[in-house]
Amino acid sequence: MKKTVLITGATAGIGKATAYRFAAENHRVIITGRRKALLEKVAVDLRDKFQAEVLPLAFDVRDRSAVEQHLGNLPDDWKAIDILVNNAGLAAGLDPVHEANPGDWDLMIDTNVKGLLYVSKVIIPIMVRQGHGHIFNIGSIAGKEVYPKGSVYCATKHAVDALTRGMRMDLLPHGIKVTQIAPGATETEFSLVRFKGDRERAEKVYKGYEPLEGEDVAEIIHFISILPERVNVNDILIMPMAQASATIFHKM
Ligand code: NDP
Ligand code: 8X3
Repeated sequence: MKKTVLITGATAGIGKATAYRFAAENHRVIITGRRKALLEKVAVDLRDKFQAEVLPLAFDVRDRSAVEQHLGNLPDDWKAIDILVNNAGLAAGLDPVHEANPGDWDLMIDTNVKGLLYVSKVIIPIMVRQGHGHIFNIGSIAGKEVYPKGSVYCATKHAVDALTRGMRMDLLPHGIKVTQIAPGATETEFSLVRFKGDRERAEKVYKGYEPLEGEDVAEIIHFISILPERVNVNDILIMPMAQASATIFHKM
């Protein structure tokens, strides 16, 4: 059955790969992100490659009124959202807590926690009215463990872990599944963003081992979405083979 899938943060990385995975299965995708030109490029490519129905919406998930304006006024034929992938997120900086930049804290908390909530607040009532839906929250190994210099990013992903569990309880009577996807090291724009464009430093993060690719995570999201109605995967932690914890890697 053709589904309507809303993916936040689909201009790059895991979100983009997820949009391709669902479009490849002939589902309709609503893709979002701040970089409008990039978003349009993804939309054109999805239409070309898969003849997919795509609705690109450029907005910042930190801006509550922009979220409400874009997602609260979807065209009628795009309103019936079956799957929400709360993916938009980032790390900013890698610093001991007393040396970190409070602006980075705001950016991470506003995007990873409040942005996820703003989007969910608009979409969940649609799913409640429908009596079905599936929400995927992209957490992280950083939501399971804390590592040095990552306190605030880890705190935001611990918040995603808690919000996922809370949503699952609240949405249980409404036929809505809630799944947390918690990846380990995945080579995307994540480190480039964390290190504010320092490509050399970003590339080092993925040197000496084979990290996950966005497509690996997308494959798992898609797989979980097609399990029988009676099955929900509550939480899944996905690592590269060369990673055993947030800080332990087997590098060559
Ligand atoms: P990327 O940087 O490649 O992609 C992040 C996406 O989020 C982009 O599409 C970006 O779009 C979007 N985004 C960021 N901030 C905002 C915002 N304020 N409003 C709207 N969209 C936004 O990173 P990943 O694909 O790796 O990250 C995706 C998710 O996966 C994040 O939640 C991240 O924390 C999580 N994660 C990543 C891991 C990794 O190792 N890469 C591991 C575990 C979890 P744009 O810039 O156009 O707005
Ligand atoms: C991204 C993975 O280990 O850099 O969430 O925090 S990590």
